[in-house]
Amino acid sequence: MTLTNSGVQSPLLQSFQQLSTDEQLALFWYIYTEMGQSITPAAPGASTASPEIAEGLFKQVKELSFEEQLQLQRDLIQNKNTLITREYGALSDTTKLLFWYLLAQGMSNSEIIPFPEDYQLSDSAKGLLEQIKALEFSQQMSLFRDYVSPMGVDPTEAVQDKSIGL
Ligand code: 45D
Repeated sequence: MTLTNSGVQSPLLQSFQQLSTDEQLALFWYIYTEMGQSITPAAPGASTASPEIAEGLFKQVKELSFEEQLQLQRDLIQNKNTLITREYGALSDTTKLLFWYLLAQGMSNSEIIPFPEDYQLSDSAKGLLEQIKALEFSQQMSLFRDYVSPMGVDPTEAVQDKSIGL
């Protein structure tokens, strides 16, 4: 669960994973609003992201009710075993990041449950946000990959759950 790609920022990874599920979502949203402009989806072929695959998964989420969309995002963080969390688990780390980016964009244009206006970020999440803002762009990228990588369920490793047939 705490396996990292970057190796160097494990304290920031741990602090993130120690937050509650909703705090993780909220912090991730703040990260997006802080750095949304600086994210330029790389030119096709320039990275290991698979835009069609991220889009395909995003479209499935878009069809859900707001409540189900929020549940799905909580399920991803909590590694709950569902069809969508297994599909997510099969993506590359960069495609996972692109998927979260699409979700955040969807929140901005009302396709995805909007972020509550009155939400108060906890002090620990605020502190973490400040530390993240101080990192260089490339360090931020590897940290975010480390955040989204262990989310969902790896379909090649999960044991079968007979109650849901997956
Ligand atoms: O009511 O190499 C609460 C690519 C509770 C290109 C809530 C890239 C209360 C290739 C939980 C607060 C672009 C992929 C509600 C690189 C309540 C490439 C809901 C880079 C409703 C490097 C909260 C991609 C919710 C990058 C729903 C950097 C919160 C992508 C949801 C970065 C938060 C993406 C979301 C980021 C946050 C996405 C969806 C930072 C998403 C953040």
